[in-house]
Amino acid sequence: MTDLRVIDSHTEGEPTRVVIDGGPDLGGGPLSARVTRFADRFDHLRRRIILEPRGSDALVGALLCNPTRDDCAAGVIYFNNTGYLGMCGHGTIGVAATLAYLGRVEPGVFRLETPVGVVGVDLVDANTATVENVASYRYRKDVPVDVPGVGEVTGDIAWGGNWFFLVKGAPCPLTLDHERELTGAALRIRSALREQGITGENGGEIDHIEFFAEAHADDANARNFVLCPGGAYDRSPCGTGTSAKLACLAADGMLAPDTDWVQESVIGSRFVARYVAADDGRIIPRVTGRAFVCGQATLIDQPGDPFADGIRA
Ligand code: PYC
Repeated sequence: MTDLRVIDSHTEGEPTRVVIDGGPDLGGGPLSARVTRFADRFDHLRRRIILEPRGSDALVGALLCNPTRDDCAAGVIYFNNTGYLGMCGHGTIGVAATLAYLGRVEPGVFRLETPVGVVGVDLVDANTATVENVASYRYRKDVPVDVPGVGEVTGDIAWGGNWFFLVKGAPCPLTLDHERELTGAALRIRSALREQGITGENGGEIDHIEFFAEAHADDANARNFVLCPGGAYDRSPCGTGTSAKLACLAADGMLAPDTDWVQESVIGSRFVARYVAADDGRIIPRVTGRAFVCGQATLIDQPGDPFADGIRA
């Protein structure tokens, strides 16, 4: 019987659940190896933390662990309803607000180690943080994909800590009353990418699909809709997705370094992002958003509960 203590927060509407006690002991070594151990030996705990009846498809979990590097305050492994994420921008802002709530960090700068690299966090106040993400880049521009039931769709493939397909155009308005249509179109595009063998660099799976449209707010630059790996849409503008967008804008010469890009989500929440140039045409994105702690719970595993490890699809 393992009880898990968690703190819930939302970052611009997108939930994060940070495990603060009772999580699996993944041992030492690189975080990428610890993700493999998590998946091989403790995947039932991922399901228990994220899936219904204790969680939801939109939830991203964060397991804090010891970093391998002395310059990092903690290591963090992100996971969701379908598996494990390389990085998570909204999740990192949620972790920062949670650590601040627990009194474990003060406003200021610290680093976190993730399976895909070290990220910086500037905690501005209890609810606001800027994430300095891993180096991001556009891998391929104007990639055509033939999507059954939709037709030919063109998009850019970019890395922002996860692999994204940034679709040119959108199938319908980016509003919540079109959520099913947007999700359906994004799922079809993702399946077509898989079937046609279109991937990120080194065969990296493209598991996030992003549509763009004009922002609704006068002071925002664009609105997005992001399909996450497990089929849920991101309520926030997606930190890694916003990083991928900045990489494309930078590659097209459409956004200068240190210039704010206000990315609005499908629910109207926002991140403010900018970048500095890095080597090889890559950029280092800085994404600012707000997170609010909204719950604290012990996840109980009662003997005989048939859904102790979540309801599987
Ligand atoms: O903010 O990077 C992000 C993210 C990835 C999946 C859900 N949110």
